[in-house]
Amino acid sequence: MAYDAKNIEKKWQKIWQENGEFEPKDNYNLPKKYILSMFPYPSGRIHMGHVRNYSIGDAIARYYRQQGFNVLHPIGFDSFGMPAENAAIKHKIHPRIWTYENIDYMIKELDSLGLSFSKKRLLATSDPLYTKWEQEFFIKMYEKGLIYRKNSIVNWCENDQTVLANEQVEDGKCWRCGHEVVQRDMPGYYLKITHYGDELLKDLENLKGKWPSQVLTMQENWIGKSSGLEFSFKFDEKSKELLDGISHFKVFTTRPDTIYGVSYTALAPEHNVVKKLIEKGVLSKDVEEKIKFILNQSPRERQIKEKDGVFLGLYVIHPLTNEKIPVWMANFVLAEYGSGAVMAVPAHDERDFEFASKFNLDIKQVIKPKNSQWDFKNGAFIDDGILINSGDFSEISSYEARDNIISKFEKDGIGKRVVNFKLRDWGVSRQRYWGAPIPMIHCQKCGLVPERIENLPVTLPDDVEITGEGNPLDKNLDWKTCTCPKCGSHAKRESDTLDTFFESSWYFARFASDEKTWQDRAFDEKSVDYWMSVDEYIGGIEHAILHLLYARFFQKALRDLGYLKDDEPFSNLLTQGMVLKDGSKMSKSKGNTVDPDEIIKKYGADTARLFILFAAPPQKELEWNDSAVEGAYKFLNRLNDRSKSCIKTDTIPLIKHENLNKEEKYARLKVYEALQKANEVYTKTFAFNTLIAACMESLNALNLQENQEVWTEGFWIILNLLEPIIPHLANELSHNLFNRKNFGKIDVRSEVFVKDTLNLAVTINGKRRSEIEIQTNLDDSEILNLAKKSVAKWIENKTIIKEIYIKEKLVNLVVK
Ligand code: ANZ
Ligand code: ZN
Repeated sequence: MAYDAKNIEKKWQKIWQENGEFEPKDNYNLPKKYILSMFPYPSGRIHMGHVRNYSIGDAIARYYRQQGFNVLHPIGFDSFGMPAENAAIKHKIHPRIWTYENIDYMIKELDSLGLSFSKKRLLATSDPLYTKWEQEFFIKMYEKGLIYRKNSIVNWCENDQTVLANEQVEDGKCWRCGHEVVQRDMPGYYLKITHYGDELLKDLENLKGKWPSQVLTMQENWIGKSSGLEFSFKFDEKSKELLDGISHFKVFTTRPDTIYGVSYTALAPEHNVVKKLIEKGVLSKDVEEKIKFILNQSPRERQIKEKDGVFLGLYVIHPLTNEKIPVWMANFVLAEYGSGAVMAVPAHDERDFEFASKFNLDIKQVIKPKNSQWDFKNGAFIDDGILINSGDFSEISSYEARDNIISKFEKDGIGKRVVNFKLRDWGVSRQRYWGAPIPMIHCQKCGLVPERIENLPVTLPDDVEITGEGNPLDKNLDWKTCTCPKCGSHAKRESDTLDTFFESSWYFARFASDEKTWQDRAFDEKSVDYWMSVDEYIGGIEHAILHLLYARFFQKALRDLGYLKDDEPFSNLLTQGMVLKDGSKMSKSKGNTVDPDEIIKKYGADTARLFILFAAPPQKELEWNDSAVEGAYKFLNRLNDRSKSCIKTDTIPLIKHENLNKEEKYARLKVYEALQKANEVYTKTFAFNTLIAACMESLNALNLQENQEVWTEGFWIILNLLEPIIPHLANELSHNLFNRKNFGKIDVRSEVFVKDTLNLAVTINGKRRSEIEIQTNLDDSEILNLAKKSVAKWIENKTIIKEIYIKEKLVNLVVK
């Protein structure tokens, strides 16, 4: 029968669905695997990145199912967010309708790929039932001090009318619409992720070898723990007067060993000393303008710009040398790190060096390399070395000096050892409609009050006008007006909604909870204890920092609130590479996309899945290749065609290996080599390409012989190995040939690996003279005889003094 992908795929998708074959079992005594591919945003259609992501996860899930595990492999949609609102503005369609129509369509697309998702636990994060528990977490976190409200400077996009995270500002422009971003002082809600800074860092240790090391490094740098000295610079008398008595400011340094090299200090433009100067109007117009110019840039933008700043007309006193040191404002000093001020050591810090070079400030060397000279034409010398020009500390090493100088500051009571984190609390307020409402209420009498738990969820009103200007919730007075849960007087609802990262920070735990309890509780203890944590999490490297960090934070916060038990959400992480075409990432804007629906229509889902998993290891980039797609299709045709060489049976044939001829033995060897590879591939390396190659080789080897039993055994095994990758055809053939009895553990038959013959080198006085092929069942004296025969001409007329046989390697003859 010709390969009819279309009908085979339809047929099996229906059978799987009707039998509920992919639903997890409630039997918690079975060994479990929780396999999760990152859930999609319902943008409307799936793209090749999705196909890759879900093909990888599906292969792993199906393999574990075959091996007898109870498998949870759920799917859902990350369905709040801006695109729905943009669609509403553009097409005059309600975000909810747009979103749920997209979800329906995308489910059909995912189904057409034959993905083995559990459907009982399908969810969309915009479902009110999801919002309900999310709002409960919000309130519990708020009550525990893990969420707080504060005013701060935020990135604001005028066009999208919303706050942007620093990572969403690119080159001073909004990542989404390209509009200029401005800095604005606004109230908002913050998650105290810094509370877990140390634990988030420490637990990365346990993920070594289980998460890609690149991701671990990125997280470590993002958390950015560093320890050093914090101390104050005192202003000189004149400056103090100018500042209405402000007497000092603090700095943080990780290099106290360089303190004798300080030639200026620098403040962030937001620093209160700078504010004071502006307030008092003592700065020249130029200086003030420069400060305001920099203030309006996002912190990210300032980091990539050329070093810039101005002298503020102030001086401080060096705490060890009593020198007068000028105070500058500089664009490279971050307001929100350390104390927003630095001691600048141009000789030993690159940023300080650039700044000093630009403004002609002193460069004082105080560290010298251990065994050489440093030429400052090369820039700053930033390594450790030996101190010079450093008073009592001269001639000691940087390492020692750091400790000694901190001790001196502590002893004199003018500074202390501190630890700083780069990690910042996470601002979650968004001024948009299509998000989970923040369940807080503003009461004139009581202030900020959480909504009552029994009133949750606070749902979105349907009657809104979405124009793109302002937050529609803010203008919806019917919705906004409410009563204070505390005192009962008229109050106003918070109209900010949550950043969508909030939803994706806990969906994996929701999936792990028995859906029969979803109505009653956020998580069902028994099922969550059983299923969590995720055994294999699969997704794009672009989520290496934010999503994964937020999810780790949530896991810990929900643990401390008593909802969950594990410390970490994802035991193993697999980051997939991008799908490229003509060398660049497939994207609509580049016009180089390949539509998965088209490929499925033309070749079928199995071809698409086989190509994707064969073309590259999952961790690497994958270059789209039409002829390789064609090749995958041809292989499936051949596989289908070769099934006619097999016998129909319910059991794997028992073959007497020793009775087989050379070709038959070779075919079995290839088949069992593939089988031996499978476990490692599906559970550790995910190098599906190598397994597929081994199956292809097996099929070729089977083709070289005609033994029906060997064919049948080979097919039994190959279909088993490929089922996770090409489930439709594998099930079809397995159904026709084996009653689908071949999916399960298969014993490896060691006899196929036993070699009949082996090759030995024959050496004379250590010199290689020939090579012989011998039967493995010969005894030593027979082997020696064969060896001697093979080198007859070399030992003619010689006396053999010694005959040495090194098992399975060589025969050496010592002659005279
Ligand atoms: C003097 C010095 C000399 C420094 C030297 C470095 C090298 P990490 O390791 O990232 O924690 N710094 C402190 N607060 C800052 C702020 N708010 N904005 C920008 N830079 C700031 O970096 C700590 C170092 O970054 C500190 O050590 C300080 O410069 C600078 F040869 O102090 B250092
Ligand atoms: Zn009140």
